[in-house]
Amino acid sequence: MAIERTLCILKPDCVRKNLQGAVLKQIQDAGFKVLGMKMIRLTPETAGGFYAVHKERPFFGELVEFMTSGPCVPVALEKENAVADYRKLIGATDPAEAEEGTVRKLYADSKAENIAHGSDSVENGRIEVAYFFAESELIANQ
Ligand code: 3AN
Repeated sequence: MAIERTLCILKPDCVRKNLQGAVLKQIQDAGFKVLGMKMIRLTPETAGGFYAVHKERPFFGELVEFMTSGPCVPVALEKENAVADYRKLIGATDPAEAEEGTVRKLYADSKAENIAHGSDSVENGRIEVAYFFAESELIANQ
């Protein structure tokens, strides 16, 4: 299996609930290497650009409003089979449908406020990591 990158964002609900450490521990315990991490507050432009593929969806406005409602923590992750393994770790978008023990089942309140983002393909993993991190900021390159 190939080494892949995937982007986690610990969303504003995760930060508000003081769960950054707990979620990151679960991620690290599952064998992911943290290549980069920063706490930032997204602007409507940054959040809208990140979620541009969803801009025709009815929940787009709500999604941007939520993602800009407080600080969040983008985390660049690397591991063998990172994209699929990380999505399994966080669980289904809707916490009501997420498997027991997943991050969203444990901590999320709704489809919108679902604690953590995860890239949905290997290609998007690379694109999304690059959206938040310059290559020079990632630890593998230092
Ligand atoms: P995932 O993050 O699990 O890949 P997507 O790609 O279907 O989920 O949705 C992108 C983001 O949009 C999700 N992280 C979620 O927070 C939000 N979202 C998805 N569906 C809804 C919905 N029905 N209402 C509000 N927000 C939603």
